[in-house]
Amino acid sequence: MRLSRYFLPVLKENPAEAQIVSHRLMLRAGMIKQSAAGIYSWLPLGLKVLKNIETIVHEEQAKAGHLAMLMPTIQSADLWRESGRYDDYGEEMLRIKDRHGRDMLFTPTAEELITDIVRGHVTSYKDMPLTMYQIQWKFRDERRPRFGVMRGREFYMKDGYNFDLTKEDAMHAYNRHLVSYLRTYERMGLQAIPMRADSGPIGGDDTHEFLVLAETGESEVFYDSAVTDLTFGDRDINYDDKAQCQSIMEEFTTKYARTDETHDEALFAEVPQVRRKVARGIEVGQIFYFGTKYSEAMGATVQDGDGKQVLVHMGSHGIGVSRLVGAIIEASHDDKGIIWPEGVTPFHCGIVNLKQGFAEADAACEDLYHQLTKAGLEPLYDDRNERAGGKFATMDLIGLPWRLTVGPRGLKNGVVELTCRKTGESEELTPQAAIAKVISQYN
Ligand code: P5A
Repeated sequence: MRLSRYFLPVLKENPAEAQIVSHRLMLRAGMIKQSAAGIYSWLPLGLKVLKNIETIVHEEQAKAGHLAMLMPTIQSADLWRESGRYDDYGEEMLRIKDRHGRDMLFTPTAEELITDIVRGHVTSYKDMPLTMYQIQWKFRDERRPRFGVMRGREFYMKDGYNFDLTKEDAMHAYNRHLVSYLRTYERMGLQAIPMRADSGPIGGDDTHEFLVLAETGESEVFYDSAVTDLTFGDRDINYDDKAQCQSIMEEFTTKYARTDETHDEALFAEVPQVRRKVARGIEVGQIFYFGTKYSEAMGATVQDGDGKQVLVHMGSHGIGVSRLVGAIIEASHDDKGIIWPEGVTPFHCGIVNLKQGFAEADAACEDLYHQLTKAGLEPLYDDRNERAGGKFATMDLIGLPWRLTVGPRGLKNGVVELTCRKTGESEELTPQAAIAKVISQYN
């Protein structure tokens, strides 16, 4: 992409309405624009990051054997009356009437709709286990939408639902989600700690939230600092292996880690004092096992191996896809701007031409651009007729992990400059060596 043809409405000043750094930087980097309280347009740069996050989520869900599907955003109130949540959900639910006066709503979550789909078709234990998920817009009329996409009213969520014959099978689905989520967040450069939480309007007793530690997080969390030493890394996972998933779940959830909703002072006191931490965190996902809550209310039964009709065991599992964009920025930025982890960056490498219009520099930049593109990477070439300082500031603000700087002086010596956004370190390399280094970062 050439910057001269891109839509990147960067702001020089800090927007007054933005209280936290991710919100400020998303506005300043031209990623989003507010359209109403808690409702945003995703501009080209923001959308790219959102889509990259979405892709990682899809890839990890596919590995776990979960099936992607898509449900509508507007639902009929009737299903929600069946489960009893039409009244329970309260003011967070955006209620709509269609032209016939029928009650509709904008989906805040989709347990009812998916149960309705499944109850017509899944009739035997042989049809299970089954987990389906979607990545779809949700609406919750939050009392205090704030912090940009972190607490929006409209937000993008991955929501998955498992259908199993027994509690044991459903707990395997729970563990499978926990494992796949750990992998998902690590690929985005995040450490998200599973913490025992409260289930709220979704229901059930077994639930973990995934929290990214950050001062600006909305949740107060209490944990044994030993949990922060756990990393998932490059493990070989067989998602059908119940024992393996269970043991990873135990490894990551046995040490004390709870949100304030379930915090237990007496249990916390058993953690050695130096390891007892109280901090704040951003909730980037949550998994639930709620048994037969919806299958009972909505009559979702299957025939088991003995020919008996039994209620289906269910859970649901969410990832805050749009919130993650903000969470990643909270975890990775400096005073110049965003520092994208390589896994989600909107462009792989920036190219800054220090002397636009100078034939040799233009040709060298074009060559870098084509070589990177040919290697399957997406560079962002700042080909505008701007001062070097302005170009650097823009690149630092939008946070691409690598920047190639090309100018007449370097070219005379046969080199370009390669700069790492994270460390700020630069080195002079031949264009060929610089390209090889950038490519190697993404393999
Ligand atoms: C699980 C999937 C659910 O809704 N039903 C289907 C279950 N869980 S949840 O915890 O309520 O939401 C899942 C994740 O969505 C993100 N999230 C939000 N993101 C931005 N703005 C909001 N207002 C908002 N509300 C929830 C969170 O990351 C949450 O973990």
